[in-house]
Amino acid sequence: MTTPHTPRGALIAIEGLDRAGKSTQCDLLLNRLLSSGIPAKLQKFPDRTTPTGTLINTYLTSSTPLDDQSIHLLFSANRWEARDSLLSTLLSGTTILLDRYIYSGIVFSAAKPPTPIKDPKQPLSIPWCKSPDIGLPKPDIIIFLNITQEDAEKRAGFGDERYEKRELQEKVRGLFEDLRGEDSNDKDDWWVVNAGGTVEEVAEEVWKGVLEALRRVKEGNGEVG
Ligand code: DGP
Ligand code: NA
Ligand code: NA
Repeated sequence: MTTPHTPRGALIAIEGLDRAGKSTQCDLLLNRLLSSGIPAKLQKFPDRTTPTGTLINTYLTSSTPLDDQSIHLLFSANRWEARDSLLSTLLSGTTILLDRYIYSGIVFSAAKPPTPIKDPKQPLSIPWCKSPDIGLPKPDIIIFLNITQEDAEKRAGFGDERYEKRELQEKVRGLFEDLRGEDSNDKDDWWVVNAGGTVEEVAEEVWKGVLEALRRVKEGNGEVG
């Protein structure tokens, strides 16, 4: 007798600059998946509700300096502590939307100017930033909400938190571009959406990316990358 086999869910990461509309699109997408009969869950990073998330929240909402390497590892730990639950959710057949993931982890840390008291005054390198996340589940697709700096700044709330400064966001934009253009053997699959349109227009383009991810999972071997 064979056991009925539940196909695994898709792992879909949504990335972008601050104020690109990630959270709005994640909410819409979750509803659309659920109303299409596709079991789905939303996981936000950083997850500010866990003990590491509480520390990260304090860091993001204050100006107290904190060691750059330590805070980077804390963001990574915040993802690692969710790993088992991500995997078991996927294997149970539920699709997961990640509101930010390791790509934000890399570029936001690498973008920031070094803490003044640090010597040598070097920004964190991309390879160094990547290494603590090696081994985390690989998304089937990374949907990148692309927005101009001008449009991002027009949106409400910009400038409230530590990283929401023009110069840093420009740096983040360039580093995201570098990541997307990276030439490697196990290349990540980016799906770039113009996030400057209306909420509905953006949602439609995002949905196309999701259908592509679901198709890949169906055609794949069932393993999470
Ligand atoms: P959000 O809650 O999505 O607005 O994210 C909070 C801020 O933290 C945002 O400016 C992006 C930044 N961020 C998200 N994940 C990471 C990470 O893993 N490392 C670093 N350094 N910054 C991150
Ligand atoms: Na933010
Ligand atoms: Na995040």
